[in-house]
Amino acid sequence: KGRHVVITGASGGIGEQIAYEAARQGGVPVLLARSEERLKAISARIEAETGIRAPYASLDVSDRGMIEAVVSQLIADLGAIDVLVNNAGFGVFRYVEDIDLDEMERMFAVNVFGLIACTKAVYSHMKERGSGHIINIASQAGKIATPKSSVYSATKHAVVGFTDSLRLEAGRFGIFVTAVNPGPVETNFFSTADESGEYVRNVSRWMLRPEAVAKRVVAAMMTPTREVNMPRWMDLGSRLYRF
Ligand code: NJP
Repeated sequence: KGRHVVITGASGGIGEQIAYEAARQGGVPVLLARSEERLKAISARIEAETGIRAPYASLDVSDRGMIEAVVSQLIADLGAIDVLVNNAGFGVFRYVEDIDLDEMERMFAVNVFGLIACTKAVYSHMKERGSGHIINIASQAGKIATPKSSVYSATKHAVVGFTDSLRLEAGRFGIFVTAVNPGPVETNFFSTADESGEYVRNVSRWMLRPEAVAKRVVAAMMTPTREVNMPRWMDLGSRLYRF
């Protein structure tokens, strides 16, 4: 109750739902994303529904200077960051021969280096306080392979590796670390990830609702869990996908 839950990529999809659910459970969501207008509207909805005032700020997680500035301002304003949810990310699903190298670098810049930079920005603060919780939204794509998701999958494998190692280090400072690995989720994600709609057709029967993912993420805040896999049978692997 009353914990400050900083969420990157809070302007839509899973991040937006995590914000609503965190507020419903008595937390104070702190909304970060590039689209400030969306954040303003989400903050207003949270206040109307729960009476909780959710601060928000514009942040591009691929901009390191901006991360430092935003996080230190938040710490100054709020006094403490209790939970960081590294959720900002995107995918572009293509066959390897069609991958654009600039796009590939951008995916790593946001999904991997952005997540690491945000983590580092709050880590020393959590370390000083001797408590905190870092929740990284990775993916089943960080555990298993599907066609067309090679680079995205590589970014999420990197997130899982980083998260697992961080967990081993962070425990000595009282900081919990959780990896969240959802299967496909019904958000705007696929408008960029899968322009042709082919991927979505193939995975449609495993599609999760972002509200369901958000519930599990917030539950993991209340009872710290190492890893959240949804749905659990996704780890049966790529045999489940038809291409
Ligand atoms: O996607 P979407 P999801 N700096 O597109 C923000 C992972 N995931 O909710 O900046 C800061 O609805 C963007 O905000 P804006 C996925 O990899 C998904 O599905 O205003 N923020 C928006 O709020 C990702 O890590 C599925 O444009 C940036 C949010 O990110 C996370 O879940 C499955 C940004 C994206 O909202 C949320 O994705 C899975 C930047 N540079 C894992 N770039 C799935 N949907 O199937 C983007 O296993 N954002």
